[in-house]
Formats: sequence, C-alpha cells, structure tokens
Amino acid sequence: MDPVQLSIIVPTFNEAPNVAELVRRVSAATSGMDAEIIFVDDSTDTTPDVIREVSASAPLPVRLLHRSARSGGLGGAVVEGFALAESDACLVIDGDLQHPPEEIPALVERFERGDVDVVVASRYAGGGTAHGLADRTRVLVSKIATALTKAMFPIRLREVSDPMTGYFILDRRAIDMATLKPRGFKILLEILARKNLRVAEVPFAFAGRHAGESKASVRQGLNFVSQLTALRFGKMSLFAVIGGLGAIVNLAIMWALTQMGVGYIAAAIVAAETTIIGNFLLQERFVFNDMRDAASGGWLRFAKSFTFNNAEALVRIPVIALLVETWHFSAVVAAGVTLVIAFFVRFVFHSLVVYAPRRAGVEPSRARRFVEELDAQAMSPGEL
Ligand SMILES: Nc1nc2c(ncn2[C@@H]2O[C@H](COP(=O)(O)OP(=O)(O)O)[C@@H](O)[C@H]2O)c(=O)[nH]1
Ligand SMILES: [Mg+2]
Repeated sequence: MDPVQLSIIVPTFNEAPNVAELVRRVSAATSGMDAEIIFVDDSTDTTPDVIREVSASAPLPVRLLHRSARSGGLGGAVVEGFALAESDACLVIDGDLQHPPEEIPALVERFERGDVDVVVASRYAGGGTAHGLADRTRVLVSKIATALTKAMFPIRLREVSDPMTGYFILDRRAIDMATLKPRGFKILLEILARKNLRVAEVPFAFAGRHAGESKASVRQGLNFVSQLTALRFGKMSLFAVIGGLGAIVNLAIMWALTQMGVGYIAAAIVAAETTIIGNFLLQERFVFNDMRDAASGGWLRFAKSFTFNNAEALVRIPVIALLVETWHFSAVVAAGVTLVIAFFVRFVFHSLVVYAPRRAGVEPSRARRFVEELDAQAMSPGEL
C-alpha cells in the first residue's frame, strides 16, 4: 500500500447525524490522494457506532480514537490526532460540515508548494465568508475576538486573517507538540502563537451546520479569554501598567495645577494632553519597541496615537452621559465601564493601526510620502 500522504483529523463531539455525509464528501474530495480520516471523538451519543459502521464501507481508511475523558476538549483532541496520524501532513476539519471538504484539494495544493508550514482556510481572507456563523451575535463575537487576538500577536499573526479557524493543514514536524497547551476551541491560535511558522491562507466560505447543534458556549468563550491571556501576558499587561501610571500622573497634574489656581477645565486639558504624550513615549519604548522598525515613521505614529486618544476622550464623555441618562448607571460605574472598553479599543488601535507594518511593494500615497519625508527631516540629527 502507498504511504498515506494526508491525514485528515476530525474532532467530534456528538456529531452522529453528520458522520456519513462528512466521510462521503471527504472521500469524494480526496479521490486520487492517499488520505486517511482519523476521528478523535469525545461523544456521549452514538457517534462512535456510526463512525465504525461508516468506516466499514468507506473508500479510504477511517480510524477512530474514542476518548472517555475529553481532555483538552476540541484542541486536545486535535493534538492527539496529530500524534496518531500516519502522515506528517495533517489536515484538521470540523465534523459538522461547516468546513466544506471540497476545499481540501485547494488547501493541499497550496501546502504542497512546500514553502509554508501551515495553510489556513480563512473566512476573512479575500473571497472567504463567515455567513455560516449561527447569528449576528456570533459574527460580531468572532470579529471582535479576531481583532483582539491579532492585536495581541501583531507580528506572529501578521499574515493570518483568521487565526481562530478550525480548518487548516500543517506539517506536524514544524510544530512543537510538547509545548502546546490545548484548551478548548482555538488550537490553531495556540499553534501559531507559540512558534514562528510560515503561513499561507486560502479563502473559503464557512457553511451552516449540516445537522446537530454547536458546542460553542460561554464557557468556551471564557476558555478562549484565558488562553489568550496566558499566551500573551506580555504586551497587553505592560500597556495596561503604563495606562494605569498615566492615570495617576494625570490626577497628580490636575491636583498640582488647581492648587496653583489654574481653572479646572484648563487643568484637565493640560493633564490629559501631558499624559497622552507621556504614555505614547513610554509605549514606544517599552511596549511596541519590537514593531517600530517595520511601522511608519515616528511622527506619523505620534500623530495617529495623539489623534486617537483625543478622539477617544471626546467620544467617552457623551457615552458616559448616555449610560447615566438612559441606562441609569451611576456616574462612577459609567466612567469605569467606558475606561475598560477604551483600554481595549486603544490597545487594538495601537497594535493594528499605529504600529501596523508598512506594506512592502505598495506605493505610498503622496500624502504619506510627504509626511514620511517631513518625518525623516524632523528626526534627522541636527547640527549645533
Ligand atoms: N473531540 C472533541 N470534539 C469537539 C469538542 N467540542 C467540539 N468538538 C467538535 O469540534 C467541531 C467544532 O465544534 P462546533 O460545535 O461546530 O463549534 P462551532 O462551529 O464554533 O459552533 C465539531 O466537529 C465538534 O463536534 C470536544 O470537546 N471534543
Ligand atoms: Mg461548527
């Protein structure tokens, strides 16, 4: 028998009505390839029986690992699948047909070019769609989570539009399985965040579920948040510390100026602007120092950051008013809520916009060239 060229790993949790159709469509899509399917199953329903039954007549080898402990959830199942695979080329696909198996040849073709370690099937790359997400709320949650994740790993995930997808193919020799700590749903994120890998993307249209119910839950959402914090405690916590220091300095300046008899509005403005500038300098130095070289010039970064922070301060005030007037929040709670939200938005904006890498190969616009020229002039060493 030929060696298997592709191991297709399918994590399943109570997917009995989907198994036969999945195997049928995967077989059709991989005819002509030497592929195998490995179900890593944690089901409490009849899924394992259905898998055994279907495997008897399937045109390709179908294996089943039924786990009783569900350890590591979906992510843990995928990693166990990697270990069991015959082939180093491992493709991961959901068992509910939200990932159309017809895309497998495109993924394999891209992978076989041999210049990348991972090929990601992306809902958010050009041509991809996420219409299959159950409802508007999930679309929104998915988009926000993706933006936040990309903001937290702006370098590692630079090339990846959909780090949360469960549809991808990788060379298992490129990943370090021992260091993975799979928790819940986002195994690709775990893989990409732990190690610098070469990644390519192929867009795909995320479909609706074939049958059965989603296992995503609030608990999975919390899992994701803890995974994200554990993976990347560094940048964002430093950003938070600097923001916190800035708030203290802000108050101290207010206090000092009002003591000196300056009116409180003028004092607030001076305090806010001083803190905005101080925060920018500290973040340049400590938080985003690894991204400065690839980003736009210093004055442009400053202009973006300064404009954003002022706009944010202006927007926050009517939002506080709205929370107090319409939803009857107390003023302090309302201010606190807006500060927490503003913190995340500010972090996302700085990671993705202020320190965005300059795009190679794209001609900069005239305005941009002008600003960069100005920047180069302003930053060049002066003669005294
Ligand atoms: N082995 C295993 N598979 C799981 C687990 N949770 C979810 N899955 C499978 O992972 C895939 C994606 O889950 P799904 O419920 O469709 O999530 P959604 O697409 O985000 O709504 C499906 O094939 C599920 O059966 C788990 O704890 N263990
Ligand atoms: Mg699904």
